[in-house]
Amino acid sequence: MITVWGRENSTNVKKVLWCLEELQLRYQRIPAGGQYGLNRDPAYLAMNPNGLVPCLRDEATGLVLWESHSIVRYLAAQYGQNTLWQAQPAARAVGEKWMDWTIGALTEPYRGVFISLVRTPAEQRDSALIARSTAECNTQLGIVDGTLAQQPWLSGAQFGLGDIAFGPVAYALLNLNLELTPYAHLQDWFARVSARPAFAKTVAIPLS
Ligand SMILES: N[C@@H](CCC(=O)N[C@@H](CS)C(=O)NCC(=O)O)C(=O)O
Repeated sequence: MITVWGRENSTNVKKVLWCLEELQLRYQRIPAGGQYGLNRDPAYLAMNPNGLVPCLRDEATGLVLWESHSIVRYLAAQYGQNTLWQAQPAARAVGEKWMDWTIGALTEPYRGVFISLVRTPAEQRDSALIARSTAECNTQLGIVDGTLAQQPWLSGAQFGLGDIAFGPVAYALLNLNLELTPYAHLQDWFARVSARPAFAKTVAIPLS
């Protein structure tokens, strides 16, 4: 049995749940983080000393793993050899770079928008931070759009790891009524991703 700890509305937990559903794996989820707590308990910190969600345990291999992108990579390599995992390093790298890009280029401005608008009371919001973060997200989404003008998925010719890493972030950004450029290729990708049952079940849920 695979166990995932994490609240369902966490952007990073969503990546793991979406991947599990795409791979049609059986798993149980234990709510943790946010209003559920648990993630600062000694037993949880022994699994993930960062006290963050998600965390995954796979009884089949004895692995306990944290960091959402590492979990997604592991699940694809372990259980998706014929589906999500691309055996050829050159093909796999096309999607994997978007995983690192999501962390390195998008997470900071994304958090500037998401934490402000979804997790912070209106009277405590920093409008300058929101404006600056929105503009930076818009710039970064333009880079995604340029790539999607040339290939159907962020992972290349087929749906894959890069799409899963970016998808929950895109879902939030495109549902926060931000002033964003209506990037046509990004919108088209988002419509195709939204049509996937695994995405509808795990990602397209209320943000708060
Ligand atoms: N780099 C980590 C970040 C994990 C993270 O920041 N998780 C947030 C939720 S998205 C968290 O645990 N926040 C504390 C909480 O929910 O109580 C990952 O990708 O797994």
